[in-house]
Amino acid sequence: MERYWNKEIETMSREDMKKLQDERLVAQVKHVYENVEYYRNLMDEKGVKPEDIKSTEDLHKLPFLTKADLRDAYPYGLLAKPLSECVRIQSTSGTTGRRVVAFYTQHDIDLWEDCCARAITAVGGTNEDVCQVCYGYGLFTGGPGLNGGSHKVGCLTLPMSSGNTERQIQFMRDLGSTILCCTPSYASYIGETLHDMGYTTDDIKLKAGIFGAEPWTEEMRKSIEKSLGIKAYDIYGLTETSGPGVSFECSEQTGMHINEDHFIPEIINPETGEVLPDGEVGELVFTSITKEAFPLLRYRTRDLCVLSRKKCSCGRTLIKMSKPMGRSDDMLIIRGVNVFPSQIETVLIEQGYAPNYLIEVDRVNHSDTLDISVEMNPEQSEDGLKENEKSLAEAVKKMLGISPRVHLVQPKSITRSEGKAVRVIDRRKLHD
Ligand code: DLL
Repeated sequence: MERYWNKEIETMSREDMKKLQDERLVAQVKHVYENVEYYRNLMDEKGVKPEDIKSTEDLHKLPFLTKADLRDAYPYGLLAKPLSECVRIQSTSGTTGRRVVAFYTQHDIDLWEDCCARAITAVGGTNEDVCQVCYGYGLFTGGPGLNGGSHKVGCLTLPMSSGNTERQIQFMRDLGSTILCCTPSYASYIGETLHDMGYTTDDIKLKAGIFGAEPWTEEMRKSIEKSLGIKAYDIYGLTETSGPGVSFECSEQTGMHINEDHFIPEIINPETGEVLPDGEVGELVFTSITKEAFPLLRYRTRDLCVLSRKKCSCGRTLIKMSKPMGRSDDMLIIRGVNVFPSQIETVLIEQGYAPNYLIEVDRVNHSDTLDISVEMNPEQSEDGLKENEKSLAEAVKKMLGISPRVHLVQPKSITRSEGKAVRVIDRRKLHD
């Protein structure tokens, strides 16, 4: 089965894609320079004029934009279209005090939904499918983005939003949902609830899931695929660039194709800003070349990943990004060692535990402490608890090089997530 939403773009030759990007970039830089005083000032400070940008080779000449710029320019300072032409905003939750408000014209919504339609088609979605969207609706981009994409593909769309998990399963069963869209942590919770309700994967018709909005490991993928009896695909995006659909996974499940006709990716050294070659790990930077209302140029995502141009078996020629291994600001430095929560998740699942865990970091007597609470499996007895904790701690030490304190806690005692999971509490920040 051919699984392209826009075959011409998704399988375009590199040469044609570059031409398209060059044209769009030149026009976009002009649009931004003329309409966004904030970015014009940044360009002027760097001594760059729109005429200096003739192709993607000149991209590196442009100044970066960061979240700090978004904060400075909040709320209207980066708007490139009159409000009369804007039809929608979306926003991040702002729980960390870093609220982002993004603006859309109708054209922007169309292209965003188109990106999500590509993602749904890539997992095999057609107008025969029933697509259950359990990302949050409202200001969060997950629900509206996948909802729009699902409409475009012509799936019967179930705009569930997140929460009320038993009702999710009831709808899933009654309406025969075939595609599930939510965060991986919520997918895991839905799988657990399905089994708690006494059902098996034979009682549902799901075939694929489109999961993103938070980091998740290959081990988590296998665990979800098993509990829901599906193929689990990754999807990536951020509010600043529209929302989900900046990149999406295909049948090969080895990274996400970036919709390069809309977003030009670069990987940079997060410390120096230097552009790194494909294949090196660094911070992902996006230049949006088609958005009208909120067209960010060289936006630093803080997500760390690798780009690859290796030929993909699905036939798409779009460049691929690896699963982000976390945000540069999510990385924990514990006793001088760089630790990504995803490394801990990998060990826990490999050792046979469900992905219900909490990482707590603190500083006691000037020394960092790392505590990992993970739920016992229901069949595990309390008898060998200490030994099990010890062997898990050893497995983590082997991966990270530092020793944690591991606590095996009662099943279902760790709060489940219906959206983006909170897996890390870093109390050191409270002392600083
Ligand atoms: O999370 C958009 C989204 C919705 C993506 C639904 C996918 C599905 P924000 O709330 O602005 O937007 O958060 C963006 O989430 O910079 C990454 O750090 C993280 N993120 C998003 N997708 C993934 C993913 C939405 N597939 C931030 N893997 C991004 C890892 C992800 N991290």
